[in-house]
Amino acid sequence: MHPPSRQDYISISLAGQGTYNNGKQWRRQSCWRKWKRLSRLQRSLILLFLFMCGIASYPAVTEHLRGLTAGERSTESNSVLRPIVPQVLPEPVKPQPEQSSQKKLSNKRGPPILQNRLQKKGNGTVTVEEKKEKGEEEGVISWRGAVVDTDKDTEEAKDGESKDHLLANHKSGPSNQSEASLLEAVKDAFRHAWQGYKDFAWGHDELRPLSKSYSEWFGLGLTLIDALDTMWILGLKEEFEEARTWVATELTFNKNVDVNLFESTIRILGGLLSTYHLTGDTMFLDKAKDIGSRLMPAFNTPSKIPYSDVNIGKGTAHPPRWTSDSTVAEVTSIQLEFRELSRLTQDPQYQDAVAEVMKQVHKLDGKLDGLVPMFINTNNGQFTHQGIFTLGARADSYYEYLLKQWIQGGKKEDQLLQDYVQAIEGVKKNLLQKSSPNGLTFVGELSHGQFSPKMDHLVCFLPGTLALGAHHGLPADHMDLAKQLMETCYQMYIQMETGLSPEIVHFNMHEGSIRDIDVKLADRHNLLRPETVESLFYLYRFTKDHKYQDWGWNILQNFNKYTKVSSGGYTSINNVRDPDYTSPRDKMESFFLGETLKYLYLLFSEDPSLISLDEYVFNTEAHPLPIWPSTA
Ligand code: DMJ
Repeated sequence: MHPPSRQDYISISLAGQGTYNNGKQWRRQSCWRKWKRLSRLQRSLILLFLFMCGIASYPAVTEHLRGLTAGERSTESNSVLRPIVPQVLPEPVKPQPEQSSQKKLSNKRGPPILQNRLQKKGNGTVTVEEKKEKGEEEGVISWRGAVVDTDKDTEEAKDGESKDHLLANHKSGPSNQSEASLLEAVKDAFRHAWQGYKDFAWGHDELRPLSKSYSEWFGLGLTLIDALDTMWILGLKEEFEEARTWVATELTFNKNVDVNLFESTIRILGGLLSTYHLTGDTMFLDKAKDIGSRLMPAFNTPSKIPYSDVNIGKGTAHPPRWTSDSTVAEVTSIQLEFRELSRLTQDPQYQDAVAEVMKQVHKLDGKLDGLVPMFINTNNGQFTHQGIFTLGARADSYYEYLLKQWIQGGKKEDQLLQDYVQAIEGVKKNLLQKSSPNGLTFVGELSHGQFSPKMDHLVCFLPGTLALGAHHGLPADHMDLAKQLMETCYQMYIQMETGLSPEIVHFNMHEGSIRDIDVKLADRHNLLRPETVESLFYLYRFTKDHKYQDWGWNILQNFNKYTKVSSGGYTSINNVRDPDYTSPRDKMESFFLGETLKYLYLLFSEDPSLISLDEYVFNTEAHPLPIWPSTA
């Protein structure tokens, strides 16, 4: 029995009456008859229902096509409907042994083919410098001599290819360009960034290129100081002279302002010291002495482990408001600069203060195979938040400065070397893993014995540091590891739709994964960071393998495509996964000029005596400081 039909119910009887007839014609007629029999309200409700189903299924389909993970889907609460953006995955190519493909690349420096898709001017503020050249094939555009093949559809790519394939796909780049034109491209980028800073932020800390304004952090002309030695190295004399005049006449540290000890040491003290060394101009040394002495109150703590913040006008120091802890990387990555200041001034107070920190950290409990926790208490000098180990934020440059202090001091301070070598063994034992499906070597994190396959972009300093150590006589397997990690860091760029790395990635480790790298929504930003191009510079210096230049070239082009602001400057972006919606952050970090562009320039230079790595050691902000001459 069927209930009597009511006008406000939708009653659809699926079974036909009478003889079963599954013919197409009959079904069409039968459905049509039933449809006609429905009231107008019933028809409207059905149509509305079907429409809603269509709407509801649309995001799921687009997300699937965009390759979002389940986790990302569930957290993408503010998602809007946007065009489908296929993932950048490698084009299938025939397997070739890595050796032969590399050799081929170095010998035959043919026209480069890039895989990046042509950027559409999505937001109208960041522009692409691209122009169609006469006689080019349809779909191929040229940017300063490099060819971008817009027809190469990234959707052609297949998962599960070997790592060689991932890299082979991107063996393109500056191969057919002269050294001079590569260097000129970096200078162009610098000039463009500098013009924005000059026009809208002169004498202030950071440029906000979209709003054509600036932001202050310490109020000390941070970008200008960070960029001084870059201008000198790039040979931008006019720009340098203007900046020098500002430092000489405008810069004063006699200001009631709180500065972060670490940041002002690596950027300001480091920048002034290196500029003094490069130019011989004692004005920079005087400024360095001034800021160095004003930072010293930070060490007046019960433990002699420095506070994070200093008021350089008042001569007072304090920890952050919420804790009495300092960050381990911060208190152990000021040594190169303070040691050099002591050497130049013949005043041991600076060196003594930072050496005391190293002495204490060396002896502390709470390490794991040479790996250090991320926080240290300024009252009792002990590690806090123990059991968490990373080579990323808050610990990274501890490892870098162990090696670099040893090099700076003429390779005599054995304890530094031992701590460094032990830490690298600790990395290998506890943090090193391979991803699936392509077996990328990566450095994860450990939290109370639990491994997490998370890697910050910051960790990409490590290939360069490992290579530097190998150059200075450390085991050859450090160089092997450097090369493997270098590939991984580059993959963090080219596997993104913009060809720019996110701030943090997560690697897949389970068998059967369809891709190696996942990125969480909150981690999709790119701050114009230097670590990968820094490592590319070291790897190229030591191996002369042109693939590292090619990779750097691709990265530079992607910075130009997605972060360059037409009115001047470059901007950090929020989303490296969507070339049509990069969501610019409106900020150019000082390290883009201090580090990123400097390392790119040095990467493309064929002159090993341009900041020789046997004469200089770079501080963690890319400011070269001299290796001390042997007094023995
Ligand atoms: C820089 O200030 C330094 O390289 C520091 O060691 C890490 N963070 C930024 C660049 O990413």
